[in-house]
Amino acid sequence: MGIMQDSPQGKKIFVRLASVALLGSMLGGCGTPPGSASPQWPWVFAPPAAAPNNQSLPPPVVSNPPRGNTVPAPPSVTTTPRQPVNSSPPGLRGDYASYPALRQFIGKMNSQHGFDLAFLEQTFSGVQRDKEALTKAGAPTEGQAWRAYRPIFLTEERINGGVEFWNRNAALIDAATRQYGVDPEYVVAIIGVETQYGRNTGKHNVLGALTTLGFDFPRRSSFYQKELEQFLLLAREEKVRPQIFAGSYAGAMGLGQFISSSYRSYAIDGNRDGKRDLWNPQDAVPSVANYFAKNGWKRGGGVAVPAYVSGGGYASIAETSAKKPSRTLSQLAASGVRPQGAINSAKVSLIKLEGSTDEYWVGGENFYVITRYNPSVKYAMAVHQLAQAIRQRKFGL
Ligand SMILES: [Ca+2]
Repeated sequence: MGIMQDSPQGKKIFVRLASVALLGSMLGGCGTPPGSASPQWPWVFAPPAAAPNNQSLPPPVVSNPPRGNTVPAPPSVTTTPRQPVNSSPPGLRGDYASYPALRQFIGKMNSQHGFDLAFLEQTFSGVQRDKEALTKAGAPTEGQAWRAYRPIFLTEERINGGVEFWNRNAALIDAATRQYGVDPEYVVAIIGVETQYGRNTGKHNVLGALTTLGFDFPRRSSFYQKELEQFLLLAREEKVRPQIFAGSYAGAMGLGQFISSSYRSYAIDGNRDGKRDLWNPQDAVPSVANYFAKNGWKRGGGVAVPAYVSGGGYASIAETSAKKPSRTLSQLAASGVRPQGAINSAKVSLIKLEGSTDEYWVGGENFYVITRYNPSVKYAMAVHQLAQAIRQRKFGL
């Protein structure tokens, strides 16, 4: 279970994604911490509605509407006065008390989304800087060569774990993949790569990690501030206190490690209990399937096959990062590329996995869909190869 109790956060740091995945087996068990009560969605929170901050600011100026009332009144949220950047909200304390950019962010959440200022100040006053998130954000696993990256995910334990997860959730996986038109082994493999089937959904406090990366990690501060905005909206929509979400160092949550914007866009309430709980397979499995479907997955479509390359034409078209396939197999052939097996995809790419010996693959449109989950071609290839290994193990192929 990825929801934290209300105790101080940020000290018990584990690891995420691949490096994280290495620890997954050590953590053992399912996603629920040993000894904890049965998972309960903390359905306890409803933030106060926005209130005009009229203690220090004049009332909102509303221009006189024309007679006849032809202009509709603006929504109440937009009449809430924006907090000037130079005017510190009273009561912002803690690690981020002196961050003007955070004050500006709070003002934006108030003016654009109607969050109560006092609620936000109180929320951010309790945030502790997540130093491990900063360290991990600076050294992503995708920086490794393919030869080092692949063995992290293509382990016997992870292949067998995939078969077990599939068998344990067979009806659920079958229903979700049929409904969304995706292939089950890829949904299983995503959950395997991301969290070792829920064993390691992350122990970082999501609010703390996103605040840290949003305001202490300049290289990607814009991205993480947007995710922090999405996260607060998500918490409000799901009626959950933002302090109690746990996830990866980058704020990814649940079995499929959805970041906040993806959670809001793609998460499905699979068991129809009114909560989108991505720590529960009943919601997480259809959510991953929906993510694939919405990004263009074609059931039974080709993903990737190894390629023979020859001549001088292939090097200039080889992709080392995710790009939408734009060539036909005939065009690849004209550049000296021949797939080692059939691939059912109208458009294809030549994928290059860099290492001491480079590997070349022909990637189809479904390969590109996997990169919508994570833009690394090494990540997408690990998912593909794990999916194939799980399928072969399950069906004894
Ligand atoms: Ca649910």
